[in-house]
Amino acid sequence: MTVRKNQAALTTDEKKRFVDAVLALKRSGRYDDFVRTHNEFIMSDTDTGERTGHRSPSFLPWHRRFLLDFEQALQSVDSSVALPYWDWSSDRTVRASLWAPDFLGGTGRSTDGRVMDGPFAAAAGNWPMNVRVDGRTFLRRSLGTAVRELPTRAEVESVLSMSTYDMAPYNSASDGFRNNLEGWRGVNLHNRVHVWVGGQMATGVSPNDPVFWLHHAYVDKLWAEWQRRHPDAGYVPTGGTPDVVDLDETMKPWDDVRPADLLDHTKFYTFDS
Ligand SMILES: [Cu+2]
Repeated sequence: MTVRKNQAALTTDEKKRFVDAVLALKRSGRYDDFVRTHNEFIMSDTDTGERTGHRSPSFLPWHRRFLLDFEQALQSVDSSVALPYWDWSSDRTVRASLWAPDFLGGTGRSTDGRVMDGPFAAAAGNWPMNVRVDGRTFLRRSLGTAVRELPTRAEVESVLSMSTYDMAPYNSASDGFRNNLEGWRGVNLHNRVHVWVGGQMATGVSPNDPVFWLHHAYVDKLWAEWQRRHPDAGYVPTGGTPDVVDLDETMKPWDDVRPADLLDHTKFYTFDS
């Protein structure tokens, strides 16, 4: 059974196996398929039209399934690998071990944002930006520049305390847990982390930065924590909502999985705590 661990607790060997599996997917071309899929959904999910991956109730189950696909791809390379999560409310500075050269590498240089160390630095030759929104072919970051602070634990708690999963109009204007976690409203958790990292992470091709998976694995864990805290609150809406994925409707691009199938993560993986 897959156990997703806090990235801060990974051994040197676990970090190396994760990085090597990610690089193997990149070499094979499979990695870029994930980047492409994410960007297609970012571009097509709209507040007033069909919305599936973002700015909608299915933000959480969509990313859960997307991460499951990626994790299974990693495991096809190395069956010992699980997705780690980054608790950005705890590991909140550029000195975190997450950003060390033996794991994801650090921030970009000031001139052009280019990441200069770690396994994903352009100079190492193993991490070309193939799916991109501009001409730049190298991984970029500017940690803590566009927004200074990552969310605090108190801010996370304030969102976990919200007792309603989502609310009409089920988009970026909604109140409720999902939209406050996604970040279009309120203290802004998930969106703010994308902006804090900067570079490709602040764009539709955000999975170009491997930290995407660790960020979303933590967002996914917060959904699980919310469910434990509010056992009587469920996914909504539960039927008949135009442009929105109801509980028992299938989700694109898979078309064979419903939010209802993804509510219980323990069918697929558990967390270290
Ligand atoms: Cu996202």
